[in-house]
Amino acid sequence: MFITFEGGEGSGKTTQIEMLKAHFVRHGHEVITTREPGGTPEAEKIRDLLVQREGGNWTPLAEVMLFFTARHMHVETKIKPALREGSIVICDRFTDSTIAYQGYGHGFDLQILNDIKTMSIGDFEPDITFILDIDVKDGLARAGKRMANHDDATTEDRFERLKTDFHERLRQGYLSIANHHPQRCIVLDATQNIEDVHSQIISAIQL
Ligand code: Z5A
Repeated sequence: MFITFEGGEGSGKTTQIEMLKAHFVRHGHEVITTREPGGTPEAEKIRDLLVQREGGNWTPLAEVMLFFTARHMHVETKIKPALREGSIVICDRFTDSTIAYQGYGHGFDLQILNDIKTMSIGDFEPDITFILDIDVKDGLARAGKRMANHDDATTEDRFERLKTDFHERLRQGYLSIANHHPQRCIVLDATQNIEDVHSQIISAIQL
């Protein structure tokens, strides 16, 4: 099973992924957690180019192709092999992030995005995607707290520094993705407390 977590800044993806992993381990499942951009040594190098403040001033097309280059490596060399070995794979962000951030957020042409996606990873899709939906101001406040508490996050802030109206488009983009893919996307109210969100994830997974 390939499970992805999506949502805006500070929506609680990392928190829920750790709890879900612990649940699977308690029930005797093999599970790996990974993230995008990144997840393999090569893709982590590309991550630095994309999310570090000084990573580079990419044109929109170059940025999209970097995300999909990293994703292609991640899918082919880590995710698919782990799934073939019977592991559950939980990934922090995947293609929906590109559709939401670069497409809905920055206005990159959605049809071209889909064409690049097909070229890079074919029709490979998550089995389940949890979209953690949170009011933009609440999410940014949470992400800000996290950045204040973690030294390693201080320069990975290219996206956090974008304006509030961008984050609003992003949120609507995620809701639109969920509408288009009701069979795999589950939207959760991320303003609930951590345990309540976790319980809803467990009910949806039923493993
Ligand atoms: N990006 C892109 O543009 N295109 C793409 O294709 C991809 C990515 C793949 C890196 O993401 C950036 O790359 C990202 C999009 C872009 N832009 N940004 N920013 P990332 O995943 O590395 O970073 P992130 O999305 O900002 O993650 P985050 O800030 O760590 O958020 P989170 O993992 O969703 O939240 P968290 O760390 O679990 O929780 C944040 C805080 O809230 C923390 O203190 C928690 O204890 C607290 N929390 C969590 N849940 C709750 C609840 N329910 N109540 C109260 N407090 C809570």
